[in-house]
Amino acid sequence: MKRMPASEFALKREVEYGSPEQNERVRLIIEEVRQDGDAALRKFAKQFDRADVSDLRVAEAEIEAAYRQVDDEFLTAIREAAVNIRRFHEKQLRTSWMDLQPDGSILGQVMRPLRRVGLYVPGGKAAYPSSVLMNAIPAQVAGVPEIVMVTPPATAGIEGINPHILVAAAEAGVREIYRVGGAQAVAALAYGTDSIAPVDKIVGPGNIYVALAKRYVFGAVDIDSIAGPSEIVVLADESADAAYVAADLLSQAEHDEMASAILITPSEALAEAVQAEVQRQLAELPRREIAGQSVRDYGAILTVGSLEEGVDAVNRLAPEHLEILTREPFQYLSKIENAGAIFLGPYSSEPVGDYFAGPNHVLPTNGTARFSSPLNVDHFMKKSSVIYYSKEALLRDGDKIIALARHEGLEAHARAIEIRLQKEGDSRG
Ligand code: HSO
Ligand code: ZN
Repeated sequence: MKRMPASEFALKREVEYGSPEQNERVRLIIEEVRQDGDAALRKFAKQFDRADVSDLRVAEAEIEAAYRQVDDEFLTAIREAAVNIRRFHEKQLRTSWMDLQPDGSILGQVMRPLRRVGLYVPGGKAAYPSSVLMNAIPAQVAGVPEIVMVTPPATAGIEGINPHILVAAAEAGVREIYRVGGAQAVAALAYGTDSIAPVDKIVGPGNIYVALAKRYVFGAVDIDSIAGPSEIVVLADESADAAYVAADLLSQAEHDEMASAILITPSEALAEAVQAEVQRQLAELPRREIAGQSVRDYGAILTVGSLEEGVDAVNRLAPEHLEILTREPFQYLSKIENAGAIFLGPYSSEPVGDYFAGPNHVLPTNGTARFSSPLNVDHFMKKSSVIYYSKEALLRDGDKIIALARHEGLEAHARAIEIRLQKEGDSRG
């Protein structure tokens, strides 16, 4: 891993916006789905997934069969994780409110869940049951009545959709599942086909074509943020266990060649020890190719003069995940301005949050923790403002509203108020 003073480090990672050719391919796929609907979905399944899809919708019997294919250990763990995730997200639920004013007016805000949400689940190795829970449960807690899932059909040689994904979906209450992937799935969710009713919002990770498609349909529907490669920063002092630090860095490095794992420390001894530990542990990892490339290209050990300076470096990086492994981790919490999720102390290893504790693992990447938040219940709700003005309030405020309207040259606005003042004003005093 690179070693340098924190002040000299700049994390440069190109954000993938796709080539013009990729954008054009995505546009053509989406337009074809819009035109030809299910027929286009079947055609693309054959072309891209080498799959003959007759029933787009996954049958109940297939979900039941999936339960028979997963072991009890998985089922127990995913059920308990789901309970924790649900409990955490229930705390986020905001209620509608109405404020009765002394003049008899009522101002308020009504919270409503989105009606229908589509969850994209990638195929192949990046199909994580944990991500199914993390995306579906907040929507469910928000009260979204229709949550549907799309995932690519079986590729040649592999039978059906990964049973762990189907079970995770069912455990999260999702039973409307379609075998369709890629940009075509995003198009189907956005515009609808005979088999798939359109949704109001599309969430979930996917490859570059899925990301470009989501960006393309944004506006017709809402989308979540486009996730970049995973990131972890560990802020540690000499009290930290080098083997723990190295293990946690590698836990995110194994996600992706472009994942970034960074240690920030004022301790030369720890820097030295973590450097050696990363190499030692890396050699024993099944995904050492991916993790190795990640730590080589995007990993770093950054030295700082003090933990305070370390906190500044963290805030500059705005990492997706931050672990604080210092003697008094809570001492630094209030100083962290930019981080998607903050893990405190030696027993809060990042996988605790990836899988189980309850907070969401869909987090802002690429420095976007400066202005955005973990996926949460609010992302699946919307607000309507409520205004009930009493006669007393209108008579009191009418002249000011008229003045503002005339300043904007909007006479009809002014008159809509004036007509009431004239009529109701007769009975004034
Ligand atoms: N660490 C990932 C989430 C995840 N980890 C899924 C394991 N499975 C988000 O950055
Ligand atoms: Zn992870």
